[in-house]
Amino acid sequence: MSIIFDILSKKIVEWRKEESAIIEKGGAKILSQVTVAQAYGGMRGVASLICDTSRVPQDQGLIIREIPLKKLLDKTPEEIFFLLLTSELPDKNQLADFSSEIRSRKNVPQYIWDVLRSMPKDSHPMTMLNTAILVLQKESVFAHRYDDGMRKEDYWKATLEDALNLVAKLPAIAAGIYRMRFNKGEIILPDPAMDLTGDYVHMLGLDKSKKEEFNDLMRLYLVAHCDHEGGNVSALTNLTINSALSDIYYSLSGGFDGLAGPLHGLANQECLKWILEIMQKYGDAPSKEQLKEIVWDTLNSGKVIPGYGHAVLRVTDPRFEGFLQFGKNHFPDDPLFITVARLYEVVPEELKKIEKIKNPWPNVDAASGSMLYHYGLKEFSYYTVVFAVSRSLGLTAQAVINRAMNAPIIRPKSVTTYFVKEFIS
Ligand code: HAX
Repeated sequence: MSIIFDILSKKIVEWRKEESAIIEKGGAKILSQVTVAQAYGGMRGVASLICDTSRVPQDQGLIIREIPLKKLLDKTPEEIFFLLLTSELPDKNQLADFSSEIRSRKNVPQYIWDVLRSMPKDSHPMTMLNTAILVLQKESVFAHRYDDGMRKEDYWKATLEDALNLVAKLPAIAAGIYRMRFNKGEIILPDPAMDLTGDYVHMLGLDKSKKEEFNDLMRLYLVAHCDHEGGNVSALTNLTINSALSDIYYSLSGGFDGLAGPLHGLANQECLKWILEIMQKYGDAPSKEQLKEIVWDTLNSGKVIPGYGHAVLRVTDPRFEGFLQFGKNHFPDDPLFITVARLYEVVPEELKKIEKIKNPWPNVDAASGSMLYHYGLKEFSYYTVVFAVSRSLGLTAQAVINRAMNAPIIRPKSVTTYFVKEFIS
């Protein structure tokens, strides 16, 4: 058995002690209050969840286990997954062991390919991904052990088994979906000798001319999207479903159903679509004046500017900055990249003129799609799937930790409008 189980066994004992001490000492302290406006406003700003894998201060962006994302941009998905799970980056031996554990779990059962092939040819790739995860649910170690009467103490171990299995298999499933859905030829099976990034790139089977560069982009992509604290749509959905002790096949596919929405993960698809439309209208690299015009056309037609704004952040997303730097380093003259960079010079100034918009700055989705497009991954309805492969690291790690901490079922209280009317009168 991998040493990840030993490492977590020890840490979990400490984490449980720490939690008990916190609740004993300060359990009655008020963390956050809820106004009527917040109850109507999507609970924005209400601190009422614990999530230790990462946090997102509004003025800094993603911090994973107290390390700012900017300091992690050269890491691999395996290192980040280990960090999310354990709170520490792995040393060389730990990484070798952890990576080999993941590599040994890559095989995807034939019935997944059969189900995916039987789906309508125009299914959205996210629907295919979520279907595959649900169909794979019958393999859940947690579900089987629960049926056999597993002790509560051991829930996290079974969840970790599921997490490792899912994280190991998702690149193959995602790459298979790409090849099937977009008629790219036979699926390419996983190679147990390859790491997560290299194998995903290999299984997508794109043009190999810039393979190393694309490999590096994919590594960055998988790292940058891995987690974003506990309250965003996909994380909260995953948390809620998993809190009912539905295994993570159920909770992850549920979370990804939320990720599929245009205000969440689908924004990268929407954003690239919007930029390509702009380029079609104005030519390869539209001027700032032209971009300003299109921003207002979009806003005046009642649409949002995709890739800009955020429910929590109030600064430029460091994930966006990471991609912008990658583009500057590798393809500064690509007209698509020039447009992405120029939009960054134009959009925030225009959005600042609209008082209700709390954050005029770009989020990760403003740049990520254009990066994939540059390397020939041009089917933008697929982009949320790549996002999901990455986000599986954070969501499954969150679930392992919640089961380790015996987190109770999520059950906030709702009130009626009738109640609120009485309450404020
Ligand atoms: N363009 C136009 N209007 C915007 C806007 C944008 N980029 N961002 C916010 N607004 C509007 C909101 O629609 C809202 O208008 P109404 O009151 O009329 O409904 C108002 O400004 C206040 O919104 P907010 O408080 O600033 O932001 P929210 O927390 O409500 O929403 C969103 C955050 C990310 C959903 C929002 O900024 C948005 O729709 N952005 C565009 C879509 C996008 O990029 N989504 C990806 C976000 C990152 C992510 O989760 N990736 O997975």
